[in-house]
Amino acid sequence: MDKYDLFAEMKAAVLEGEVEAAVDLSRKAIAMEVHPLECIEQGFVAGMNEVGRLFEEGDMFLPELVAAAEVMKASLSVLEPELKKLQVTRNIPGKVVIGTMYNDIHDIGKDMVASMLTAAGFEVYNLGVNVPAATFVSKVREIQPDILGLSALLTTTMPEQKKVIEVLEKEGLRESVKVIVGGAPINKEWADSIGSDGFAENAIEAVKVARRLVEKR
Ligand code: B12
Repeated sequence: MDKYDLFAEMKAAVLEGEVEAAVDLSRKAIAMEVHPLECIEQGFVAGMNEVGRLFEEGDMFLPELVAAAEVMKASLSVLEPELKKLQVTRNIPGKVVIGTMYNDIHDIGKDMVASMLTAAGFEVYNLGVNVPAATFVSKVREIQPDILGLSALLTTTMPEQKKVIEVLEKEGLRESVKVIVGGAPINKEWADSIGSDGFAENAIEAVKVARRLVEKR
């Protein structure tokens, strides 16, 4: 088996949602001294791009998307430390801080967005659920992300997104970060009305929006 066979199998593992196979392939690649960056880009990310295409065309559905994201996360957890050892820095498109709003414990969609962004190369800081506005803002100050992602699944927690933007403004941090919002009750109208920089209906769109926003910077 040469490295191109490995890349093909990595791509297939993403498409099939096979976490264990992906971890085995990643370990095999390290043993074969294949560069981890090549594995990420030519194997796993290639698979993820295909998944994105299939999802958009309606040929793949949410559970498969979740599974693909899990595969990506698992393989990155094996390959990233190897990259660090080689002192190679991936070309990181940007840093993202993401979390679910205060009083909201829904995290499935937010975690998918976080995984897809990680898969697309972003450095993602996932703050979890039930995150108070003050925590989002202090993390923006500390991490200095390019993008802040706010997830709300309840109509009652949507106003927290507005609050975060207001506190960012008050603290003089609004210009330093692009804010994207999402979650089942969120639409473009809401996103615009609270002065966010972007909105996405799903994780694939979220990556596109994030890429567009960092390119503009
Ligand atoms: C699963 C679920 C739960 C699980 C959550 C488990 C978990 N770990 O997340 C549990 C059972 C715990 C739960 C609890 C509750 N839930 Co609930 N829950 C759901 C359900 C069925 C699915 C949500 C989900 O995971 N969808 C799948 C993911 C993939 O989709 P998604 O979250 O929309 O995310 C996608 C996009 O929105 C977007 N996105 C998401 N976040 C972000 C962030 C950014 C930055 C961007 C760009 C994009 C983005 O990309 C994602 C991926 O494609 C929804 C119904 C629904 N259809 O949404 C109700 C729902 C959200 N829940 C609801 C309610 C009322 C509750 C409870 C209050 C119930 C109760 N009485 O206790 C509690 C809330 C407690 C709290 N304080 O948060 C209501 C909300 C109604 C409303 N209008 O506010 C809903 C709509 C159900 C209903 N029809 O009544 N819930």
